[in-house]
Amino acid sequence: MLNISQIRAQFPILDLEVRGKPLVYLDNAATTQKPRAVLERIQKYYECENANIHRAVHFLSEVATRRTEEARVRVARFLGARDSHEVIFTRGCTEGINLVAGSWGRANIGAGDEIILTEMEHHSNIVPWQILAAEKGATIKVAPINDDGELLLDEFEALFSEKTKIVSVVHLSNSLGTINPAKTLVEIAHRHGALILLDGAQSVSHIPVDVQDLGCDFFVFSSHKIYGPTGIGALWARRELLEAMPPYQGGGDMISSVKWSGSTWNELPYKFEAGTPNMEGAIGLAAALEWVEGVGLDNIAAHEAHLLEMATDAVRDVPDLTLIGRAKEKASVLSFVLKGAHPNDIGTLLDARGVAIRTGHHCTQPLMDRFGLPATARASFAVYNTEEEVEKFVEALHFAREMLV
Ligand code: 7TS
Repeated sequence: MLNISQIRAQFPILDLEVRGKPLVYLDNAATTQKPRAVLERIQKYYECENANIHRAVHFLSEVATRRTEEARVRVARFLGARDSHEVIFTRGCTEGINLVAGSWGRANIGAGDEIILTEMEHHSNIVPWQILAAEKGATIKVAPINDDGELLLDEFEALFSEKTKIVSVVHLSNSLGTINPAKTLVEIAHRHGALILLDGAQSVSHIPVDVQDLGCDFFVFSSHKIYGPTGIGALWARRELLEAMPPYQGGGDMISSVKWSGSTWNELPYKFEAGTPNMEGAIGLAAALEWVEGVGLDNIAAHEAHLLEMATDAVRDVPDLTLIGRAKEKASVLSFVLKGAHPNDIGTLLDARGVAIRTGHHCTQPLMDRFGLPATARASFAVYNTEEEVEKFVEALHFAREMLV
């Protein structure tokens, strides 16, 4: 059992009062708060280690380079990658998917080829493929879900043809909480000769991930959703794929030589990291992963599952409330609508009581269309949330319903 008050004490922001009330932060799927270990690590970087990396022989540059590369090794270990050079630092999940679509996609997708997505994708895992498909004359096929928010596996498999080149699927849905059966999806994609990308934006902070065990070809995540700083994330891909992919952006660091007659590319992972990288971010991310490993992802998952179950049971007593996302395999996310109340009004009334939830389409407009909704209200849990906070949230919800319905 985790000691949640000890964990909370490591997050300075959780002591805030907002609108005269203690903050109840339940918008963790959007971004998580940061423990002192991460904040202090970033401060130490700027106080003792800051220099541009890979470029100079001076002491500080060597230190900053070493720390950044150690961060890469930690990310690789966290993901279960066999080689840290398979880890590319990106700005986050969105840039990771754009990199795959822009580099692998441009080189491998042609007219008439097919890309399979699902109804529950985030816009970050839709729009880069739409841009690619429009440029190449390719087609996007969309796998349907049932009313509980679970992928329909037979329908998913029926979408494959000899033209299917890649599948790109969310691992854990930000709007529904559904955990997709990643290994099964990988097996199906590979059986049909297609590659598969897993969008791990929500999964890495809630369920242990091992890319080799999953067997996927690409995996992306963002640091800010796993207690790390913003502006950094990673793409993992198998070395053979990365070796064969053309650069995504051009600039410093990604070259081996530049001549007017043409340029040649650096080795992995630098080929995909043009320009001065986000050293502070990489080092902060490594500190976050170290912190998560210290707490233990299994412990985090168990605590969050308890909170989710408690919240799910409690909101059943709120009249006119419908849960959106009732998958059997689910984590962290409680999305709902209240008949007769706009989600934004629910969010505003909860905010007046210090309870921060998300309302809107959660960057999954096609999913909202699937449910015939403009928006939902969403509470999402992290390791530092407590039973008492769940109670406050439910109490505030009853209050909101009385005001609005
Ligand atoms: N994929 C999923 C499943 C996400 O939940 C998000 C962000 C992204 C991709 C994009 O991540 P980014 O770090 O590159 O922006 N999701 C949310 C959310 O649910 N509320 O705010 C951001």
